[in-house]
Amino acid sequence: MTATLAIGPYNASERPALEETFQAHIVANATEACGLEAATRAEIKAIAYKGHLPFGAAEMDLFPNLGVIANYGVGYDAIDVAAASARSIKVTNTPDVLNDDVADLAIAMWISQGREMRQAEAWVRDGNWATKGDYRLNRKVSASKVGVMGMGRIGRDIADRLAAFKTEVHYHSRSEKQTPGWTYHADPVSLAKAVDFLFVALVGGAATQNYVSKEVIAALGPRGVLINISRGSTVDEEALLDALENGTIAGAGLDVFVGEPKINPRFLTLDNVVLQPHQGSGTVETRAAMAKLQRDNVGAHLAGTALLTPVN
Ligand code: 8YV
Repeated sequence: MTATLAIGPYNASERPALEETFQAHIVANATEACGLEAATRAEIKAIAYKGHLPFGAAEMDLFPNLGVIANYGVGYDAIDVAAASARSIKVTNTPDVLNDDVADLAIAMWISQGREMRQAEAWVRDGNWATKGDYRLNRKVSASKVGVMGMGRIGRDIADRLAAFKTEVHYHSRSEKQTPGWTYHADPVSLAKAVDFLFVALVGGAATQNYVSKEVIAALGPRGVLINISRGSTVDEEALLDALENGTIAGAGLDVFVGEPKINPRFLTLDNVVLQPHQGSGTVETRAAMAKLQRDNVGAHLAGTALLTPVN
């Protein structure tokens, strides 16, 4: 039998390495994993986890010899790390290898939103350019006032890119960081007030639930644009939708949503948003690097050597 169980929507390019390296058994989700026979579950020493559905104490208890849950992704809010620690189960993630792609997508949504690329393309495709003339003037993003909420590794990569656009960079995080003169705000509302474009790069989980609150959204103001590449849960989505519908903020670029992939249908009727299907890390190159780091963590656990990127 196999010691490794892979849980999640692994695609055709990811499955062979899991199967060949570990003879891993692959199932689509935690429900299917929990439905495996007790003898099979007892063999499992490592779980390679992918996806955003919760994996908690009840699931862990079904795997008595589980030693590691290697998450495919930097965010591990789907996994109950406290429950894992209580059971001496290690959790690993895939930090750093995806920073560039996630930061790139944040910048792309920012420019797309400011320069109205969606609407401008529709102007071309609908034939309006030839019949009605030039597309309307839109909004300069370079040299604007920008804010980053959450100055972790991804936040830093976003801010570095923004700085290259000659922007005035402000940020909020738990503590002040060493930066090239960027303005720190201890209070998220103060950050939102100071900027026109606010990038959310917070860690997901209970501690940041609705951290971008109704007050933060209101403080962004009518020229404000929110860009979220973190987790849907970090933003009060009802307040965001109200603000987008009422024009109390100008727009949003969103890669993540509450309840994704079944997102709130109110988003679909809005013209002032750029919507992406949680594809921040979704390039061939980065997904291969994430999958390899995940496998390396599984391999390290099975070999009894140090985990590469433990979180507990
Ligand atoms: C997902 C992500 O892992 O790294 C993260 O935290 O959100 C993504 O890269 C990816 O969508 C696969 O589930």
